[in-house]
Amino acid sequence: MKRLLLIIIFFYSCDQKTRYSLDIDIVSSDKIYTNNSEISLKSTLEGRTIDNEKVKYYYNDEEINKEFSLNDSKLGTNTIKAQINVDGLKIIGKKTIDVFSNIPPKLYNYEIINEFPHDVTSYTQGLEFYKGFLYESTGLNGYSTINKIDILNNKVLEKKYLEDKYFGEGLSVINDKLIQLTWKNKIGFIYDPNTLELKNSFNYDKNIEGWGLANDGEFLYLSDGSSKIRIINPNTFKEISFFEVVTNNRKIKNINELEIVDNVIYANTYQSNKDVVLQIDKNNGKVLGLINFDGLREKVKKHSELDVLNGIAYNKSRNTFFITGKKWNKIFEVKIIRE
Ligand SMILES: [Ca+2]
Repeated sequence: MKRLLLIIIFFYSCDQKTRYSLDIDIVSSDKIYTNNSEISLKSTLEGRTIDNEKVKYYYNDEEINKEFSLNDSKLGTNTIKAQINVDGLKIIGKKTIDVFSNIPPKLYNYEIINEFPHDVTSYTQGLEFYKGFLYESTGLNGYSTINKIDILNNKVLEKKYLEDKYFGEGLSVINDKLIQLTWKNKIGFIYDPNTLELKNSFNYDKNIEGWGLANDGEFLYLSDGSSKIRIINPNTFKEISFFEVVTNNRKIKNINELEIVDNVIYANTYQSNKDVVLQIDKNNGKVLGLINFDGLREKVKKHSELDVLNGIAYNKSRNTFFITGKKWNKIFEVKIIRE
């Protein structure tokens, strides 16, 4: 009986601790928070205003003043924490805040320079030039491939099929290694880019899907179908950090195929109604530009399995982009022009 009483007291005291609710209010003249916003913080305990001087505030676990500028905040979702001691108890409240870009994206259009044939059965997932050759990764179980293409002469030089259990995704060549992702298999393959001979494989270090892949010569950049782009160490394949892709008023989900030119990531999104490629600041996820590829899909052969624009490869020597889509019978060479 005594033991039962102790247990009851124990649960009662636990309940006492968790019953306090510390709620954070964000006060700002802005309705949408950006890197230009100034916020001030106050809190209520059990709905009652408390002495703000006794509250400690943290922004992503770093202590801040209750008057705070979002100038240096990372974009996307951040966490604000408030902490107060009441009767020897540490009470914590948490709130998330979404921070958006402080500039609207610039609008771009395109001009077709050339058209090249593309295998209409290719469910294109990754596209990238390396030493003048176009490398393409395709998806779907039983149909996934990796290809080395002499695009200007319309020749597939090498083609390898993946085992049926693998669904091929993004690809990129870094340190003379051709890396190919898979969708839900959580495995990546490493090939010799000259012969497409499979050299090695690696497992993802996070429970994520593999979508798009690109590199800036130093790191790999991986999309996983969310609004996040993950920066990956190309030797260990471990994640270093990530950022979220945001415009001046929303997060962009389903980030898919990637391409990096200078400090800008070019990315298309999956299942978007519009064929649009985003220009994203590689350092913070800010959407700098939107390239409207409206009309491009109208120029390819119509069939029941025709799908979205997916495939962006920059050709440095020609200073053009090569763009295709899933099961498109053409690859377009384009220039991007300001609207
Ligand atoms: Ca690419």
